[in-house]
Amino acid sequence: MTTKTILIHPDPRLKKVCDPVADVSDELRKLADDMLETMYDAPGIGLAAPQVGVLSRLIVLDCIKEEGDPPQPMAMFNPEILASSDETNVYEEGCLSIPDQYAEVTRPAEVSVRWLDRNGNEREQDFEGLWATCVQHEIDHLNGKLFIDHLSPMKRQMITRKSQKMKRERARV
Ligand code: K1U
Ligand code: ZN
Repeated sequence: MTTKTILIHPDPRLKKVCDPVADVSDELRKLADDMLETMYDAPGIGLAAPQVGVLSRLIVLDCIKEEGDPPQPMAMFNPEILASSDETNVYEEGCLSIPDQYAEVTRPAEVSVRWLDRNGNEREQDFEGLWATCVQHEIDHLNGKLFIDHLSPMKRQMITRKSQKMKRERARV
């Protein structure tokens, strides 16, 4: 497996609506494995294909809580939210494409999601807690949306400026 470079905001590829996956090929399974490797290495709890420059509808996640718990890697091709709860949750979110910046985001507390698994089989599951927050954050990425797009224009601009500065500094070294 290979770790991929994670794109840093602002980048036009992070604003694009991604294309559906036509079929779950060996190439896409390899990409999912590389994305999981990249996510664990970062470390993070989720990653979407556009964050590694691939504009296809693929996300990976593993939100296990306790250190020492067995890993629970998930790869979802063409994930879709079928239903969302009226009840909401506030979570201080981060993003591997916006390093070191965090902000509270309000989202539905529970979501029902349908996707294709790595064998191309259709799956459906309800998610709650951090899993629900993370799967919504990752599906947003597939629609060109970042967690800062849930914030006020002022907060969004402030975080974007900081990220831009960090990106420039990283490019210099
Ligand atoms: O999509 C991404 O950029 C990954 C992002 C996912 C996410 C975080 C928080 C709420 C919703 C979605 C991250 O994984 S940021 C890093 C992070 O949250 C984390 C890192 C190490 C341990 C635990 C969490
Ligand atoms: Zn993110």
